[in-house]
Amino acid sequence: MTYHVKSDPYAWPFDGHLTPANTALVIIDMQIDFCGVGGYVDKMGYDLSLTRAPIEPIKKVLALARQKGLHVIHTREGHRADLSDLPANKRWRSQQIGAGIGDMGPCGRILVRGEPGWEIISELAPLAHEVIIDKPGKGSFYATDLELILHTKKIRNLILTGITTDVCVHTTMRDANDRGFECLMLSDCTGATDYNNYLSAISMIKMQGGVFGAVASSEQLIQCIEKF
Ligand code: C5J
Repeated sequence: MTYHVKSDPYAWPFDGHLTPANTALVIIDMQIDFCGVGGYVDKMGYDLSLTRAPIEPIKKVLALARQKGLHVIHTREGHRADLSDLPANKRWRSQQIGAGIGDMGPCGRILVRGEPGWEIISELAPLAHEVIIDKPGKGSFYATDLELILHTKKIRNLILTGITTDVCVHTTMRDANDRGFECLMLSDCTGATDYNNYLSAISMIKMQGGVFGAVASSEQLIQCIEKF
């Protein structure tokens, strides 16, 4: 039995080998710092409605993924309290835009592990048995055990959601694609700080016959995995 999601530019996954056991819903950086009032993105002055837009669609997909027994993986971007894993240039650049990583903000120290702003938003809170990847960078593979976990659990298909589309979600998708994982981005389950970047990031996935994978809406995914 094979399953395909109606997606663009090809029906995903390429070979129809889609089961709850070989598939993970990956929810990237749905933290207060990226979509909550007083967090990092808010302090930089961006429109929070753009990074909050995916919350409801992700909630719906998450509920069905849990019900159908897909793996669920959450990620959080953040740094150690002593900032020993924060490159000087990343810190400097954040200070230039008025939201210095490691500095005190309305939600505690910005992008520091354990601070209120670093927490995943309550609407999408992980369950106790779900994997959480803590990462110091944009990609979810760099300096983490994500690849080891995916191989150990025999997960091959990744459904990517979260924020921001053009930064952490794209970096993760590109890195996953290079490692041979079959990737699907859910267009309404992701958002960027700049709407044109969001559109371009979606468009880039679809070029060259799906250079990094495929794109579908949450509804298209739901129509497929409801059959499990
Ligand atoms: C950014 C992220 N944009 N989660 N992080 O700095 O995309």
